[in-house]
This record gives sequence, C-alpha cells and structure tokens, in this order.
Amino acid sequence: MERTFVMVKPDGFRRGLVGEILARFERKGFRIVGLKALRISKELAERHYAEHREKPFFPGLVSFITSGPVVAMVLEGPNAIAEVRKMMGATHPKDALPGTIRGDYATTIDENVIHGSATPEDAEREIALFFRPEELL
Ligand code: DGI
Repeated sequence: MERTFVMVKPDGFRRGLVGEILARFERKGFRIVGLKALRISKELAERHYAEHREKPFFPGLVSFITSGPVVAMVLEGPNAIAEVRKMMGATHPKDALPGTIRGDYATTIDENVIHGSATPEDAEREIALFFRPEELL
C-alpha cells in the first residue's frame, strides 16, 4: 500500500471538474484517506513548488496556484504514486494521451488541471505540507 498527494488545481476547481476527477480515482479503486478544499497561500505555494524556485515559470506558477480554491487529497492504494501519475497524463497536455485526465481536460501547461506527487519522498513531504496527521483516516 502506498499513499500519494493529489490536488485539483484552480482551473479544475473553477471548471467544475472536481467530481469527474474524484470519480475516476474512486472507480480505479483508490481509497480517499484525506480530502479538503482550500485556498493556497503564497507561502504554501512556494514551499510546495520549492524545486522550481529558480525556473522562469515559477512566479506564474505561484500566481496560478493561488488564484482560486483547490481540492487537496491523499489517495491510498497499490503503487498509488505511479498509478495516479499514469492516470494524470504527461505534464504538458499536448503530450498527454486521450483517456488521461490532462489528455481529456487540459490544453496548456500553464493550466493543467491536476497535481500528483512524483516520488515517495515528494508524497511524504506534500502530504505533511497540506494535512495534519489527525486529518487522515
Ligand atoms: O509533476 P508535474 O506537475 O507533472 O510537473 P512538474 O513538477 O515538472 O511541474 C510542476 C508544474 O509546473 C507543472 O504542472 C506545470 C508547471 N510547469 C512545469 N514545467 C513548465 C511549467 N510551466 C511552464 N509555463 N513552463 C514549463 O516549462
């Protein structure tokens, strides 16, 4: 069993895609062990995306992710990290295959609908950033 951190980004929330996305993960068989809607502060955004701090797109990324509510969740299941990434599709929607979340719902890298942890280390760090232990089932 593995846990991963997933977030429906502000574009997904604004477009009413939360239910669609949650349904895909539930149907796949993942267990929801944490779930909340929130607005991300600039400080949380900068910590979450710390690895991109020096990139030219960093200011735009922080501004986008703080632009409206998001839904954050922790999903649990076998190989959850890799399986969720597979269901999300490639980072750039132009490379994301139909049938994946980004392939079906996104067109630009600036607004690519969903985030999912890339590695077990990222998952642990991101879960701790967004959830207190008592908020997880
Ligand atoms: O884990 P991912 O979201 O698939 O990808 P990542 O961790 O490499 O990048 C995090 C987010 O940063 C990504 O979802 C969109 C944004 N991003 C990454 N590379 C670029 C980018 N945004 C722009 N504008 N240009 C990029 O090259």
